[in-house]
Amino acid sequence: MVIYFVLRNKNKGKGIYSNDIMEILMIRDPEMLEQLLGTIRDFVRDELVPLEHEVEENNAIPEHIINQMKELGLFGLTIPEEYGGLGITMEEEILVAIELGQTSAAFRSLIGTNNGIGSSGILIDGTEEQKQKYLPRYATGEIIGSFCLTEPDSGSDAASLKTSAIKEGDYYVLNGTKRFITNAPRATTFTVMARTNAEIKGASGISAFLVEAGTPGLSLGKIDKKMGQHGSYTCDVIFDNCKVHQDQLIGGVEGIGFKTAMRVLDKGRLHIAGYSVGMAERMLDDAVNYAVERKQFGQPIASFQLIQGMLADSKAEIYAAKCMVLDAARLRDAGQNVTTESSCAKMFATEMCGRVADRCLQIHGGAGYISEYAIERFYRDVRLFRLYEGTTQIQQIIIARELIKKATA
Ligand code: COS
Repeated sequence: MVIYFVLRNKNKGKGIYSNDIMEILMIRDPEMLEQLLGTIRDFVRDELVPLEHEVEENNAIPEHIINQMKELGLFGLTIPEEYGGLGITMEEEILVAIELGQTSAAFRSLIGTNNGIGSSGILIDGTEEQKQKYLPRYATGEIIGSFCLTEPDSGSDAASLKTSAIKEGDYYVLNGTKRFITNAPRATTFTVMARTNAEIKGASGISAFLVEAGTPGLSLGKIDKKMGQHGSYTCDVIFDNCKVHQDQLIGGVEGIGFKTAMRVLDKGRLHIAGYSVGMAERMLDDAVNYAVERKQFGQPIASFQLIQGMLADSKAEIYAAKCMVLDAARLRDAGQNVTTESSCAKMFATEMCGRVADRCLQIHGGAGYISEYAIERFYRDVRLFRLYEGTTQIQQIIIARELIKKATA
């Protein structure tokens, strides 16, 4: 609470976006940043880690934790200060994501959409009225945002989406189904990509809308049963003649919704990369502690070189991913287009995290397969990183395309 207000006052007016032009941003006050990271570190260690097993078992985050997250300002870390958030830089956001990575994924997922894909559409391309209306409420956690791109028949090929938005007077009528939508069961707003021009099959026929929960014609499917990340919810979002006022068209312009979605994902992918570094660090810490305590053949298994090899490979890969994602974040803060770097970081860090999870489970031996040990849960939780916000194969396509584009320009 204290940190939240001190940071806001000290850095007033230096938010990440100003008049739609990204400023060149640097970490603004190392001392304040360390205080913020320290507060989050303590909160994670003292409040969240002890609850990991309970959240997994109950598939729910306790209400008092959600309230504490609100009080700490965790829902508004990335919302600019002029809209009531902390307005942290991308580099700072990565450092926060690494701290949040030290515990179960469900906790980060809860605040993830307000700080990322659930609010970024409006932040990047929204009108000033839209920003004023929604961003302050995302920042406090009063409302929860979500991002509706994926559909039953359109995942990696996002531009083929079928949800339609047909103009009727001052309204658009939405029809279609969105799938696997993170935080949808809790969401108050849905950033929805829908086709406003049926004549155009590809990306330029798509527009983005901000649809509020409770709008007639909007309903939710049942909560998905997932492999991991229990305590974080996804479900279908269904539009059946759902009438949305034209004021809810993001930016007030048709046909730019796909680009908005891609720009949202450029940033979201960097965040996931940072988060993967944090999760990998936690898994390695657990594995090292296990290896120094567990004895076989009369000595701690940490003394065996085959175990040491797995520990060392994991450490080196985590370090490489951390360097990569922080470099990409600094480039974004410097105002550069980071489409390539964001995909490189997402691909490398999430694949790294998968390898680290596998090695750390291996170090635990049979115990790693038992739910008493956190690695069993993390192994399942981190599998999603290589899938959502663009699979590894989509990142490969993006990176290769950007290379070819430059070579043939
Ligand atoms: N920023 C801004 N604009 C972008 C962009 C970006 N990062 N990426 C693409 N665009 C623009 C292109 O410049 C193009 O505009 P023009 O027509 O004016 O040239 C338009 O968007 C269409 O781009 P493109 O032709 O590359 O689209 P494709 O259909 O070939 O698909 C991929 C692009 C595969 C990259 C995209 O569909 C994708 O990211 N898929 C994965 C979706 C995803 O991550 N889903 C997860 C759901 S959220 S958890």
